[in-house]
Amino acid sequence: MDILKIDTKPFDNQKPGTGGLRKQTKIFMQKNFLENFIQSSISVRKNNGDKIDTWVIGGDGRYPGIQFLPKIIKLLVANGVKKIFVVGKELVAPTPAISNIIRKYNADGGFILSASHNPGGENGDFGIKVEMSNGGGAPESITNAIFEETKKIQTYLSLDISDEEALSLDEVEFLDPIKDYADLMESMFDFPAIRDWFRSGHTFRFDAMNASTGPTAIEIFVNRLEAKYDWILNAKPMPDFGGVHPEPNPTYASEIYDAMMEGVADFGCACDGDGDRNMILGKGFYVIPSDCLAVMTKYHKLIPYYKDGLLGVARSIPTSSAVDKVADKMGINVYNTPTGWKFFATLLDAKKINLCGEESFGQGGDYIREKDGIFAILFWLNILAKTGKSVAEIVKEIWSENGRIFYSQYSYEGVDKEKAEAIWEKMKTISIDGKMYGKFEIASKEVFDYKDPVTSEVSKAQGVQIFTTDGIRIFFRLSGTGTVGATMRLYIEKYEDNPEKFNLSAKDYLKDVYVLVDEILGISETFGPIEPSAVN
Ligand code: VG1
Ligand code: CO
Repeated sequence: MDILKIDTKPFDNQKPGTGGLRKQTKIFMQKNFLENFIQSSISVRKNNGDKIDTWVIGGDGRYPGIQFLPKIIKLLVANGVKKIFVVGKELVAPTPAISNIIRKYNADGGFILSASHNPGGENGDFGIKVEMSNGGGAPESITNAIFEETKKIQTYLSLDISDEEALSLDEVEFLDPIKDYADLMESMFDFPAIRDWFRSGHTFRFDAMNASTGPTAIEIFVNRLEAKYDWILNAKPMPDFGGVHPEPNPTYASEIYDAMMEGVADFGCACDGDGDRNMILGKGFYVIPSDCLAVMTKYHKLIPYYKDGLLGVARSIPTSSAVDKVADKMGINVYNTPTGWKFFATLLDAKKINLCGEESFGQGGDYIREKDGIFAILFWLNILAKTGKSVAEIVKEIWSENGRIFYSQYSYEGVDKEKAEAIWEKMKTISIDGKMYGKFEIASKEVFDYKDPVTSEVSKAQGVQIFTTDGIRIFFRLSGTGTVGATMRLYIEKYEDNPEKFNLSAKDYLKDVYVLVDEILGISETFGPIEPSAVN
């Protein structure tokens, strides 16, 4: 087999963001765009002196992953990779199942062809998550080096064979990840108890949003747990997700959200495009992800896998502090990390934590290095089955024990980049300590820099945090997963201990705070009349 050295020119826009490189599909389709990024990623690992013998390629099934597959195989083999596990014939698998394969087969790294919760198809987005040998996303030291490499790349390697021949190379093995993943879940959770819960008449809905989790959900919930087949909605993976925006939140997963608010089942849930996110719904009750992490922490001993207790838990800093209240009472350490699952990976590797979560509909544990939607759903089913309580009862009990943390995350998606960056720069530098905004006084404002407690790697300016004297916390950052313009993310929380207020909606309770944030950041002043596009 001849190795080809193919000339190319650098692109200047291949900086990986929060979860890998994400671009509009049409940008990824440009000649050599894919190859440049893959070659740069491999070169960095080689230059680091890392082994690159075994590699995993997976994806959430989005267009044009399957067309890209042979090109990636040729490039990897030409670079010296000896064994490539391709996850799923059609390249459709949840990210957590792929993380599990990387770990199980001791791969040196992997590529997940996914733009996660972003819409797919020709007019949607495509992406590549760069995975390390621990089954987690590459840390910033690697992604920064990849970006540097993409700015100077001149050639990439390939093989002088057809795409078809690439798929049947001796180095390539196709794996079905579902059994391995379902077995793993069955080894962690109390499946007999969950089966009994279904048998005793409880009802369930799972929305796969036409994306990667459908077949895995059918294996786990229907085949192993005896849920009804028609409880699994939108289960057939489609390359464009049937045009839906596969992001499980009340805005984009409104079909299941509305049905659950009308009380269609006892428990409802949804996963995102690549299956690492989840949304949890009770009968007429929506659980915010921050509260989910608190619930999981409180009830962890009901899960066979966690019966010996937790080493520690972690939350990303924009996530609400609901989990801190629970963990403090139980004597469990809580770590705060910047946004992005890769920051949990070092803590998981060092056995400082074994459960973690983000406000962005993601929780997970130490058995893999990616967040995991189906894991979170099984965690809940396990709790419901063992306690016999409803979703709403479980959450409300935590509020009455600890007080309620009212929390809201809202985003201005795809806004003018220059204007958003100007706000970001302003917020990093202004000093507003002691300043009054109407009835609110600012206690402090700080830029959040993070030093990894395990590797000592420093990640600067991961967000701006503002506290008011009456205990409101505001967090502001720019998204690293959007592909058009910029996306501003805002997170607000306020602690309330008056039970009479617990039944208010977060939107009502925090209505003055939205106005305060607008004033501090100057959002309407900059953009004119503007509404956030997603409020959770
Ligand atoms: C968003 C979320 C973040 C999450 C990331 C990847 O990032 O806020 O919490 O880790 O998506 O999620 P950003 O930079 O847009 O805020 V996914 O489901 O890609 O893997
Ligand atoms: Co995702």
